[in-house]
Amino acid sequence: MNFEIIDIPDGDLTFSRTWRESESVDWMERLRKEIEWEQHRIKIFGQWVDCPRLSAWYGDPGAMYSYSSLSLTPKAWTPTLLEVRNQLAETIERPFNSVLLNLYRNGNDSMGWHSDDEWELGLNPVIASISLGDSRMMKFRHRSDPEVSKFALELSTGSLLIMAGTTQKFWQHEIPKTKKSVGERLNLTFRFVQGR
Ligand SMILES: O=C(O)CCC(=O)C(=O)O
Ligand SMILES: [Mn+2]
Repeated sequence: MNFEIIDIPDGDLTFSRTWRESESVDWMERLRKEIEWEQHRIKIFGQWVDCPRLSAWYGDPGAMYSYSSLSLTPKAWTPTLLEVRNQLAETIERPFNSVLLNLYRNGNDSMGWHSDDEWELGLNPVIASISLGDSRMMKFRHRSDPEVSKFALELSTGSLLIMAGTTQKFWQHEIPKTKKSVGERLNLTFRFVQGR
């Protein structure tokens, strides 16, 4: 398993392009069916709008998560999610009690610039992001220093990106729309949320 450290100021990114490449097709097929996908809606300037993707929140009972006017109650771990979580535990000794799944159905689906800096994630959260399906670009920009260059990572199937340290405090990330013809892309971000 090859991990590379992506050298950025004010953040901590570790990436394995080939982490579980061979399991990824099977996981994608199973999760596509097993997960109860939802159309989340968020409020922007007083208007409720559909998020441009499907999503789902799974985890231990009580692992509540709120972002952008949404409050999510976790669904119970499925067999495939437990398998992925066990594989993650072989790689990284951190507790993860929940996972946010995003399904980008085609090139029109996306996620806007944001940091994962909600209160529930605590200070300097460790977020493990697993990609399945077609590759997608993830862009990063520094939140306050315009001298620091933007960059993008290509997240291919079976890859694992770990965001840690002050990454969420100093950086934002996005998944832009693309005009390329792309198939479905699935992302799982394992997180540890604390209770109130
Ligand atoms: O699809 C991705 O890699 C981005 C997901 C993300 O940023 C999130 O769920 O907070
Ligand atoms: Mn994020």
